[in-house]
Amino acid sequence: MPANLGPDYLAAEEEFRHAESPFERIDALEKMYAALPKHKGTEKLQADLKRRLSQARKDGQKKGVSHAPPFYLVPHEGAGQVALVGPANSGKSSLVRALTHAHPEVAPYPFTTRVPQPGMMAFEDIQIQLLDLPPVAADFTEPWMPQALSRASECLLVVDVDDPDDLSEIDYVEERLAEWKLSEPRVMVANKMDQAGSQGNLDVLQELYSGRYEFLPVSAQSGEGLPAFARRCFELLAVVRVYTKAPGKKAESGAPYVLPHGATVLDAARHVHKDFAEQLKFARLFHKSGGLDGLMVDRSHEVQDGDILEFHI
Ligand SMILES: Nc1nc2c(ncn2[C@@H]2O[C@H](COP(=O)(O)OP(=O)(O)OP(=O)(O)O)[C@@H](O)[C@H]2O)c(=O)[nH]1
Ligand SMILES: [Mg+2]
Repeated sequence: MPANLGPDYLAAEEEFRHAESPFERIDALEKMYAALPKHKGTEKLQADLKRRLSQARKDGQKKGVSHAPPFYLVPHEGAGQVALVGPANSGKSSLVRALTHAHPEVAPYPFTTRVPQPGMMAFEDIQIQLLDLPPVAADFTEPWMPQALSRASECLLVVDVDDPDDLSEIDYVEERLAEWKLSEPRVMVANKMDQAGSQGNLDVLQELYSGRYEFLPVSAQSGEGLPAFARRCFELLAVVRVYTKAPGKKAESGAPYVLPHGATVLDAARHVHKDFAEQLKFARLFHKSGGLDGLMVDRSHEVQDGDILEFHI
């Protein structure tokens, strides 16, 4: 009997395929093993995974790599990882505190954050990982910052709209990102919009950087703009949420499958169950909005956010 492999297993397998280092391979294999249903039907797979895991550990030792990833590489969780980059004291940690259950330290002086701290932000029915980082500043920038940033799915520039040093700080961050060969963030998060005079400062920034950045005015303190912040993070990740339903039943409630833009019915089936993918004949398509009514689609049909799929094998 073929193994009934759940979405956690398939997600871990996907991670394994993209693993770039021994410790990432070990991490992914461990997750695959943990997610594998342990019964007679999976005995061969269990043995195979154990063998691969032991080989990966040996390879890691040979290269002198410890099993644990370095502290600055935070494993992705949820729909994607959005890193907050910016000058000291701009409110990166405050935003992570306001939007997630994480509690990074916040203080009125600069260089409070020294290590990356992740937190999970809810957006509707999914979770997006925010990554708080130390500042990128002329006085001091952590040497591992480029590695941490290059691993993020997206990166947002967070500035304090009221900081008189804004322009030179933005310059500095842009220069470093270029030096590290990282793409420039598309969005500038203008934080501390609760302060008197912040609207005027925002206008100036928008004028100076029009066309270069898209602006998200927010206040970690008052909560202004935070729902728009979460929605924008979701859009930047370029993913769609797909739900499944069994024939004749209502759509499954709970967490959707998160797939990249451009994913097809077949990609969705692969996430749900290997057998579906292999044997899939067609799917019927419904939509969260109730707009579609069981339209028959083939495996190459591109899925949209909010689609509900009913697989037929
Ligand atoms: N008025 C106001 N103050 C804020 C806001 N967000 C953060 N602050 C204050 O700004 C200061 C710095 O906030 P942090 O969140 O520690 O800033 P950071 O960017 O993480 O700083 P580093 O870790 O040093 O890079 C603290 O005193 C916060 O209370 C805001 O939206 N409005
Ligand atoms: Mg901080």
